[in-house]
Amino acid sequence: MVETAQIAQHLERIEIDGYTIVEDAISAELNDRLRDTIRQIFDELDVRPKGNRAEGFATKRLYNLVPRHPLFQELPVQESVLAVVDELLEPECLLSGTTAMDIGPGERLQGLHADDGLFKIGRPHRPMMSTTIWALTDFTAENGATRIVPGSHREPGHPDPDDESIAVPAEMPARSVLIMDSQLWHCGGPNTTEDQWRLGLNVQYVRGFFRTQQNHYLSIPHEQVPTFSPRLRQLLGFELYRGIMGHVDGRSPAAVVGAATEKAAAYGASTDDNPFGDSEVAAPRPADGEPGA
Ligand SMILES: O=C(O)CCC(=O)C(=O)O
Repeated sequence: MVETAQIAQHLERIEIDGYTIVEDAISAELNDRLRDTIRQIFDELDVRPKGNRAEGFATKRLYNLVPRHPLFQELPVQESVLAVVDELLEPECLLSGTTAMDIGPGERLQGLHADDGLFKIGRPHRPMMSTTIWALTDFTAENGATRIVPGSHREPGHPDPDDESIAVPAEMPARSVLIMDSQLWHCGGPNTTEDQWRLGLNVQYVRGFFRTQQNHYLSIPHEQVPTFSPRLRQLLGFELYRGIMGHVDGRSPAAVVGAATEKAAAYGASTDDNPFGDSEVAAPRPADGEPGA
């Protein structure tokens, strides 16, 4: 359980600087299992750099981690991170995506950007997306630590992708998590080492009414969904947002794929801020002779 005072401190830092770092966010055991499992999957799938600027020329990347191994179900619900993100984005945020990024020797600067830059809603705005970057190896200036521009979440525009002079490396030991307001200008750093790989995970969240970056409805095998915890299902968009949004013919996606959900029907199960009022109030019965009697 993360203490309220700690959450408040992280939120204050995010408000002022656009980011915070949670050290010792995960156990050494989980860190090592995640690192080894990801690298094993890289080998099994023969993952190679994609060869473009955004995804890297010397970086191994893998998207859609949750269905690939039961261990990855722990990522989106990690309390030390989610407790902060939940407050930043308000209840019922969604998982926007999960990505492993192993930056190899010789990689160049990725290019400064804001992860929510595709939202054409003007800048600055209230936090709509939060990018969390998990260091599974130590992040150093030399091996490609994420570059960040503190305070840039308040800038009205977008950065020159190549202007490395304004960025600082977010150096942090393994087991730390960098939590950002996704308006913050940042990018993967260059790796100038001879032989070090920098493994990070991007676990990204977005407010519940936005489109997610990765499409969980098509990338998660539906037979897995009933085995997930209700919170994980909710983060993946398989539960209704505020009891209404995301329904399938009036039913929750969770019910459609066979999960035992408490809120199977839309509208009837909507939450307090249901614009239609309290769903428990019975409709007046029509009088005899009226339509519907
Ligand atoms: O690898 C990193 O540290 C950041 C990567 C990033 O910003 C991105 O892929 O959008």
